Amino acid sequence: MTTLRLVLGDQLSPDLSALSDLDAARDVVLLAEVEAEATYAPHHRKKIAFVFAAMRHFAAELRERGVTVDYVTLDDPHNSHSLGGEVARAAKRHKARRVVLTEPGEWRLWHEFGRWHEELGLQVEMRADTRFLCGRAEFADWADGRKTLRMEHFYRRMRKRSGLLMRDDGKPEGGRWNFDAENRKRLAEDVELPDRPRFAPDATTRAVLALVGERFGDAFGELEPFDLAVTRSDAEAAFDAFVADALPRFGDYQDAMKAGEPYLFHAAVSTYLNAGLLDAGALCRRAEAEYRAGRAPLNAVEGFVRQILGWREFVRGVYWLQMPEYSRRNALSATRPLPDFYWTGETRMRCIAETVRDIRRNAYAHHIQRLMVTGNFALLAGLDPDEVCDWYLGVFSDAYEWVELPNTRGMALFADGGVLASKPYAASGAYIDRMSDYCRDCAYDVKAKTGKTACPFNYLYWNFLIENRPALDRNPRLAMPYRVLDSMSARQRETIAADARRFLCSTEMRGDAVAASGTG
Ligand code: FAD
Ligand code: DLZ
Ligand code: SF4
Repeated sequence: MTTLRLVLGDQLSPDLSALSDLDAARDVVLLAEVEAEATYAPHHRKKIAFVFAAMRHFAAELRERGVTVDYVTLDDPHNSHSLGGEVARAAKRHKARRVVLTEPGEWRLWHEFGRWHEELGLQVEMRADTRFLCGRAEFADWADGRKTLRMEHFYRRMRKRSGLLMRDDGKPEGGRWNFDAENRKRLAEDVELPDRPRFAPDATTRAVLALVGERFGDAFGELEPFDLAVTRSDAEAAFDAFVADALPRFGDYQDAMKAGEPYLFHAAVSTYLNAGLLDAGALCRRAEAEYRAGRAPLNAVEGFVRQILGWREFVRGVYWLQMPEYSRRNALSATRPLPDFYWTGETRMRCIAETVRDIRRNAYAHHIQRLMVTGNFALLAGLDPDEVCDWYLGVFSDAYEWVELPNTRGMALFADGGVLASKPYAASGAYIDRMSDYCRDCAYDVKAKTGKTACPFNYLYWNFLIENRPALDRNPRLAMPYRVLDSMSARQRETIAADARRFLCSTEMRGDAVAASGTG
C-alpha cells in the first residue's frame, strides 16, 4: 500500500523523520504550494519566493535520489490551496490510506493535522521533529516543577548534555558559561565588514520569482534582487563564508548596529536553518571546531553556540509548553494599533526608518534591530501584541511561529508577564545611540529628554515605567530605574507624560508623518 509522506515548506531536510523509513519503490512524497500557507501571515514576498524555490529544489534533489515526488505548484488549476485539501487529493491520486508527516512548527497546523484522521479518513502518523537538539518531551521534563524558566539554566544543561565547548573535567571551556559581557562593542568607523555571499537565481528560482511577482504583487517587501541560497549546498556555502569571514568577530559586534549595513558580523543563517537547509547540531560543532583550531576566539564561538543551542532551543521549548494560551497573553494590556511606518518606514525616527528599509529589502534584520529598535518601540508605545506578532511573523524570511512568538510576545513585548525574560527589554535612546550610528543623522535629538525635538524613545521610556508601574515596580531588576523615576519632580513626570501623549497621538504615529513638515 502506498504511504504518502507530506513535507512542509520548512521541513526541507533529507534526514526528516517523515522520510526516515521511506520505501522509494512504493511511497510518494508530497510537497504543495498552497495559498493558505502563503497568506496566513502578511508574508514578505522574498519569504514566499524563498520557501517555494527551496521546496522545488528539494523536490528535484529527492527525485534525483529515485524518490517519487508529487509536487503541486501554486498555479496548478486543481490546487485546493490548503494542506488538508492537497493531502486528500493526493491520497486519491495515489490510492494511499496512510500519511506520514513530521510535526509542524506551528500550533495551528499541529491542531489541524490532529483532525485529519477523522476529517480525511486517513491513517495519520505524526512524528517528532528530530532536527531540534532538545525534544519537546525532554524540555517539558526540564521545565517541570521550575518556578521560572531561564535560558541560562537550560543552556548549561544543553552544554553538558551535548559536550559542546566543555572540558574533560566537566567544566565549561574558558572557565565560564557565558561571554555575553564581551559581546557589546560599538562598531568603530574603520572596522572592515565582511562581504556576504550572494546566490544568483537559476531557472527554477526565476520561475518562482515570476509566479510570486504575479500572484503576490501587493504583498510587503521587495522581491528582487533575490540572492538567497535555496539549496542545501548553497546554504552550506553561505555558512562557510560566515565561518571564514565573520565568526571571529561575531562575539565582539553582536549588539552593534550601523545604517546601511544590515548583516555586520551576523551569520544570516536562520532562514536556512529554520527551513531545514542547515542542521543546528552541525553548525554548533563546526563553530566549536573553529575555536579548537585556534581560528576563532571563545567569546565569538560561545556566543554563536549560545544562540543556537541555547536561545533557539529554549524558545521552541517554551512555545510548545505554553501554546495555545501563550498566543493570547497581553500582560501589560497594550492596545495601540501598529503604526503604518512599520510597513512604509516613513518616520523621522531614523533607527526605525533604517531598520524597516533593511527589512523591506532583505526580509532580514539582525537581533538587536528586532529587539531594541522595532521591538523596543512597540513595547514603549504599548502596541497591540497581536498586531506586532503578525508583523514579525510576516516580514522576516526566517519567521515561523515557534520561534517568532516567544521572541516577540515574550522577549520584546513582555506580554507573557516574564515567562521568557526576567525584565522588559525597555531602553531609552541612549542605548540606541551607544550601539549604532543612527542618531547622528536623525531629525530627533537623542540627548534631549523632553520637548518636541527630543528623541521619542527618551520620554516614551519613562512614560512606559510610569504607566506600567502596577505591573512592574516589584521587579527587582527595575528597582534602579524606578528609584530614578521617583527622584524626578512631579513636574518632570508630568512633562514626560504630556510629551508621550502628544507623540502617540501625532501625525507621525498615524502614518502621514513624513509628509507633515513640523515635528508632529
Ligand atoms: P545570528 O545573530 O548570526 O545568530 C545565529 C543563529 O542563532 C540564528 O541564525 C538563529 O538561528 C539563532 N538565534 C539567535 N538568537 C535567537 C533567538 N532569540 N531565538 C531563536 N534563535 C536565535 N529568529 C528566527 O529565526 N525567526 C524569527 O521569526 C525570529 N523573530 C524574532 C523576533 C524578535 C522580536 C526578536 C527579538 C528576535 C527574533 N528572532 C527570530 C531571533 C533572532 O533575531 C534571529 O534568529 C536572528 O536575527 C537571525 O539572524 P542571524 O542568522 O544573522 O543570527
Ligand atoms: C511559509 C510557507 C509558505 C509561504 N508557503 C508554504 C506552502 O505553500 N506550502 C508549505 O508546505 N509550506 C509553506 N510555508 C511553510 C509553512 O507555513 C510552515 O510549514 C508552517 O508554518 C509550520 O511551521
Ligand atoms: Fe532613534 Fe532617537 Fe536615535 Fe533618532 S535619536 S535614531 S529616534 S534613538
